[in-house]
Amino acid sequence: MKLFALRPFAALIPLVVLLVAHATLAIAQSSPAAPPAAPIVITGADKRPALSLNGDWHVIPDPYQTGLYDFHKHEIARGWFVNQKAKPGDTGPVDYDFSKAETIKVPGDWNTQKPEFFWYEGLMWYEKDFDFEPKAHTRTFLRVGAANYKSIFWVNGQKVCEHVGGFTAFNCDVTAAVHAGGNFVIAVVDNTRHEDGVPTTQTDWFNYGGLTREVSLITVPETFIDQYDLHLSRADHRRVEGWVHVVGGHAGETVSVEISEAGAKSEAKIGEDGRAALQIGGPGLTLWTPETPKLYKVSVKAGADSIEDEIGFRTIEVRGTEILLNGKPIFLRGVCIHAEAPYRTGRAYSDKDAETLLGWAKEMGANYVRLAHYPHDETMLRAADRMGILVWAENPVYWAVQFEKPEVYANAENQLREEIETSRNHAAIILWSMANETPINDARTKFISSLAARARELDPTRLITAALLVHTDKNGERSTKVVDDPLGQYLDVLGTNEYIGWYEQHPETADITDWKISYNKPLIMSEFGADAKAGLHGGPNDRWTEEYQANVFRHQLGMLNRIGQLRGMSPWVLMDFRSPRRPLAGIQDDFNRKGLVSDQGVKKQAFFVLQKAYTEKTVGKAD
Ligand code: GCB
Repeated sequence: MKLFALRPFAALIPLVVLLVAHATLAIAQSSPAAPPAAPIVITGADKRPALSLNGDWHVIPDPYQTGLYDFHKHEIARGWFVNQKAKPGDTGPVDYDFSKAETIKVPGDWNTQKPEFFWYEGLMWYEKDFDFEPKAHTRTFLRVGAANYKSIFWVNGQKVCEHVGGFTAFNCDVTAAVHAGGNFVIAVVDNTRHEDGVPTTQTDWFNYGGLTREVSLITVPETFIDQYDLHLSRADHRRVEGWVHVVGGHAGETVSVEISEAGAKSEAKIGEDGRAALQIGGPGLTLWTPETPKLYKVSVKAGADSIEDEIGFRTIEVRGTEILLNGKPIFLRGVCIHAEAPYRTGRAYSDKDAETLLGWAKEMGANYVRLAHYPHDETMLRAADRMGILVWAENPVYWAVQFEKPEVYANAENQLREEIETSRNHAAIILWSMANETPINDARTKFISSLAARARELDPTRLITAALLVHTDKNGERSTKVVDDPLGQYLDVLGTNEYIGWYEQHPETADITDWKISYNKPLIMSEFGADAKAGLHGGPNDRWTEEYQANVFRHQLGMLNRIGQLRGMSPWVLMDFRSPRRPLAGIQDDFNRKGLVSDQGVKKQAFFVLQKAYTEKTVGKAD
């Protein structure tokens, strides 16, 4: 399997042209050994036996990047901290000592753990000691759930990997770096926003920095299963099909997959590419649906390696303007969710966070959520699998990224690949979203249609979507929202965002708005909404009040029912979330207040408007 490698060290150098030369130089000077391999994706890594590295890590903020560059900005200075920790007698700066540094928790953003780190954007050094006993004939990987946005890792002073992208999991091979007894890991995480980043400098969410998700060490046999894809066949609902890839596997060796509860087992031989294609016939499975989110224990074996995952089996397709789940039309009653932690704010990461957020969605009568605007934690996807909630999963191509630059495309495609390879066995995910509200121009269309093609190549079993912008034609009193973005031709399902009643006119404007859609495809209203401060009351046309937000929802629901090809909706947004774009004192206080629930769990009136419409099925096509 060919794994895409982001150019090492590139991301920490603003001058893209100098990227390769600098990267090679930095690595050559820091470690005479070969540069570390690019991180890999290990599917089902959260099911592997692991040594958790969660808990307290020492941290040192480094706004001047002193740990990476010397006083003339030569990169040779990077690793000072590493050397100091590895060999205390070494010459080097005496200013940094991890054992004396303060600690914060991993997983967790740094911003919400110490008041002095709240607005900090830059480099943060992390260090943790751990005891380890390597086993013969195994490989050990440092599994990082997410590090926002760029990160470099060293184990016992040896550089083990670099990564770009703040929301995907990755695994660094540390086999050659760990030893028996006491070990230490150092990471530098840089959440600086970049014009040529994905996302770019402009977002409507808080740029939480750090090791925001779980970190652990996982040990696998020398020859091991790195990825697998097991799903129900669209052609035959009694057949599971897919493939298993084995790192170090030789052609002709056997791989097996067993679903013991269904009495089903199949074996296949690995091909030259390390992959074995499998078909498991006639298991008579209970299909996964929101009403019966049945998960099966699936055991995958290859030589000395085995993994047991929990997988639901279902199909998802489009026929004309219908979305079909297991061959039957479904209407997606949903809501958008940011990975913002309920009650405490900050980046969400735990089972409890996931269950609280998805629990509110369920209580509202939702069967679907849009996990905006970046890949969410695997705990969220596991919870959605268990709770029977369909998921729109999204790549962080948000607003105007620099579409004309090949290296920006490579970064976006790499994040998309990591997302798909990590999460492809979650029955809950039905939609891969390529982007949100991107400007309409040729460079953009080429960029996103290429991403869509790549997503189809990586996963032909799911539907491709994107949240598009629409334009308005005036027609006397009435107006028509037109969906004719050329990107639509590359999508299976159209997503559209609109804010009638908030950024545009009045709540009542929805009553005199018609929709014209240029494609014969299902449409999801992927966003609409209005801000309300929980507990603030007034008339239905008093902005910022709960009554105003509820009024917007009532008129929106009426309008949505007039869109013939509407197959789903996910209003913006389940819970209030932090955003530096929202400074209005006394109302926003740095929160986007379009939540149906406040960040402290208070349900606003609009929550109940939506709950009534969803539970009584008065909105959307009957399914
Ligand atoms: C949008 C964006 C979303 C924002 C939202 C808003 O169109 O997609 O990220 O947070 O509007 O509240 O303005």
